[in-house]
Amino acid sequence: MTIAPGAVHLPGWLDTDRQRGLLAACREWARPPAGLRTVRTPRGGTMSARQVCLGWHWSPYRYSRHAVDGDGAPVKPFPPWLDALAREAVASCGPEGPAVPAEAYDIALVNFYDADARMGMHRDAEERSDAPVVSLSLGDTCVFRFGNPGTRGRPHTDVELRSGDAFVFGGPSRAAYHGVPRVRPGTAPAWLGLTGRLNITLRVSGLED
Ligand code: MD3
Ligand code: FE
Repeated sequence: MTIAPGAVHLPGWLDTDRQRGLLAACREWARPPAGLRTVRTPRGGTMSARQVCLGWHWSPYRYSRHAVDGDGAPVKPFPPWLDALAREAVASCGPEGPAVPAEAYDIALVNFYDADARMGMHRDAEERSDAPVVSLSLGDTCVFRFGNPGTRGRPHTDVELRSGDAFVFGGPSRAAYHGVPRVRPGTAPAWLGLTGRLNITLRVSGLED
């Protein structure tokens, strides 16, 4: 379902086996070195969602090849199967959706949300490519707030993201403000065995070493 030009929500896109497999992979990626960390912002704040990166390490507001704000270890490699998964998600949007990019996906940012975690309204502008971003959700349902490219303020559209949902952000939506105002604790499917919420975003960096 298209919620704005280039923004396509694919509810329940990941079947149960794929959700379990992705969660198991995220738990491996979360381990040190270059594992899960708390992100500190330049003005002394902390992000409530904890994060682990693959391919390129994001820290406010740049990419590097080492966990510069973590243990300094080299970032974990981005596996080819995640590029295939991202392409499959974009292709699933159909002919009305954004085009599958020519370049390979090479960044995964994995965010772990506990019951109190949030993400303020922001735009993602550190990539040097306008390829669609693919978001995959696991665990608790959240309220995802989608704004517009021009301003952090209204109008917004609120959408519930559930375990197994994919969301593709291409075209003009790639530059839109967005955030996560709340998580709904205890809404994760029991069979998944996850407390809290996990979001994986797949991106094309457009960067070279
Ligand atoms: C629209 N993550 O990692 S996913 C982020 O649920 C981020 O963890 C949220 O915002 C989360 O930067 C929201 C949806 C999303 C992700 C990236 C986007 C929407 C986007 C990039 C550009 C436009
Ligand atoms: Fe974002």
